[in-house]
Amino acid sequence: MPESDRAIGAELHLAEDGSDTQLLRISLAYAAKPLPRNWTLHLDLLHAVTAGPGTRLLRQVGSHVIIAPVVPQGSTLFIRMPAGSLQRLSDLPRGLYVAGDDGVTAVRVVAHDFLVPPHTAPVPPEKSPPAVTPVCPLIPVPRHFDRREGVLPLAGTFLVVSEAGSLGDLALRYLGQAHPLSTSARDLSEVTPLRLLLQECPLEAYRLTVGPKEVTFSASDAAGFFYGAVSLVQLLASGTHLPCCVIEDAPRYRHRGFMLDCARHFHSVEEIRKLLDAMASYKLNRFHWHLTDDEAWRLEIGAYPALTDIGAWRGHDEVLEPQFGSGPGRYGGYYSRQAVRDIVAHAAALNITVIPEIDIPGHSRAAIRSLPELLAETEDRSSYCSVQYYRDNVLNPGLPGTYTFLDTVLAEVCALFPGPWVHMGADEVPEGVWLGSPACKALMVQAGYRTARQLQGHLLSYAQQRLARSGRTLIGWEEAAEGCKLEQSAIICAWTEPASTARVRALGYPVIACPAPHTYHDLAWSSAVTEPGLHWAGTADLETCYRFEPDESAGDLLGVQAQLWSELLGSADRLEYMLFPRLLASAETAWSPASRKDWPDFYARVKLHQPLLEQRRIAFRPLQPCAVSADQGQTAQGRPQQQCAGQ
Ligand code: TNX
Repeated sequence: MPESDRAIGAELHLAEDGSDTQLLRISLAYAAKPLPRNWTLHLDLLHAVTAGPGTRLLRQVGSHVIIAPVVPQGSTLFIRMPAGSLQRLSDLPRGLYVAGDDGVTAVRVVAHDFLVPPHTAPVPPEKSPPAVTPVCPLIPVPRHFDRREGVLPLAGTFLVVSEAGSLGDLALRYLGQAHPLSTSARDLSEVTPLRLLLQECPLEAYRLTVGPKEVTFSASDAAGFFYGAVSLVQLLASGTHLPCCVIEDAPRYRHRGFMLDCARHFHSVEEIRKLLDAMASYKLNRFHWHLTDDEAWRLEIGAYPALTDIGAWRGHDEVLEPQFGSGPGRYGGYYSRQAVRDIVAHAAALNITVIPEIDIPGHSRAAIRSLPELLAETEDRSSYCSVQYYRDNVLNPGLPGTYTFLDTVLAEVCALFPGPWVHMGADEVPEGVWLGSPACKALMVQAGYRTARQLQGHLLSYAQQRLARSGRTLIGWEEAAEGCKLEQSAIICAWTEPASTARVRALGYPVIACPAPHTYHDLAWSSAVTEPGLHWAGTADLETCYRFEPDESAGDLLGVQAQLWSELLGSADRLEYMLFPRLLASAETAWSPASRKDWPDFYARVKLHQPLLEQRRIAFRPLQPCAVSADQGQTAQGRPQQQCAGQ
């Protein structure tokens, strides 16, 4: 039977319900056949819901909500949410289906009133800064850029003369992908000399000179030569002539990161390689790979096939429920050990270190559901609810299985990822956890602990010591620093607000600034109803991202990092729409000195870079969005009208 005959239609109507709540009415209609007996409606929403009139709330697990009519013949259901939960198209429920005695049937939203007042309150037109002509086309802008007289006409090939030895390898490999290279030439008129000189300069720094007849770059390490090549490749994009210039450049921060959440939605190896390429071309050097969460475990672990046989998949018939619109069918995927090796090698060739994240003790539901015999305590009567509405998502520090699990997983992680850091999460452990666990009570008595936080510290310190034995440093989210007994060699990602960077520094930890309001590229760009994204930390347009200046007052700041959480990223297009061009703003803050940052100039350079993003087939958000159609907030998969707000 064609899908259209089977599908059920739903109309959504949203009403403000007093001042505190919103009431969503869901009317099922257009069914080609009657609804099945004992039907339930399943849908995904990013908010805590309660039942409205005539409706029973059977369960909410994470974003997955299951409701049913109070009377069997009802076909209209109501759910209540806190006011402000539904503000834009991308907030609408996703992944709707009806389950009944005869299986599941997809439900299509055929109408909703999200594009009618009051939800279409006019959004002020997007401001663009005064137009300027940038002196230097590069992003991130270099420390010094001297435009010199003249241009260098480009011959077909660069004739490489290098005294850098193997320190030039990364640079030449990168450059060779953009322009032909040779080490010998019969006819000098057909080549442009390119010299690599070894010269004393700080780590990662380089000097690039484009003269009227040749190009020279000097550096003292492989990273410096590489970034010289990256700048040269950006200049090459401007055409058949290079502007004569001298660039002296060095990064502002050692850590220039980008975090990608691959748990909430699965992103293909191909997409990750594409993002690594983009990271390198904007001089980012750390790929923080969020591999595990409540909604999936994505890393193959040889000792525990169940983690990916079970934990990498969601669906109506799977152990893990559908989430974030993934729907009733089997959805997911994982990274095999070979895929990880490929990604690590691809990153290394781009001077990027991969930092895997295994998020513990919270955000661990996929692992716990995959290995309950090891990780769940049946007698645990603790009652809690995480910020993302899970009641069973925290590892138990009182169970021996937890430590067996950590030892085994971390041994494999250290074997797969050669970099010096492993991120252990530590964020958002809910209040109330462990208090009803006999195993935790026993541990507390034995170790003399009085609070649950000390239990979290116990587990994290164990992980820290385990990693130290393999020569690795633990990184954690902000909560890892609070009340825990982590040694101060741990590095902390300060994420909640800009002020937390200095707060965490004051506790003695090296910090990476990742404040949500400026560096979370999963936040919506603006308050337009058509603009997709989360909004719990406000909205963040390009200027908001660009104007972020980390607080350096408290001393050593390792760097800054852009984050892309994936709750709403059901397609590569949506991912790229959220990330670009905002990633370029984060990259400039990470690399360029504050004194060189200039918003109108940056905006003009982003305009110059749009064709480069197009060449890379990146579905970026245009600086000025175009008109949208009403169903765009519903489009979770596929390639909808590219580059429009509201996809
Ligand atoms: C906060 S930042 C989270 C994530 C969410 C994200 C959504 C952090 C350590 N935790 O679990 O995906 O907000 O923006």
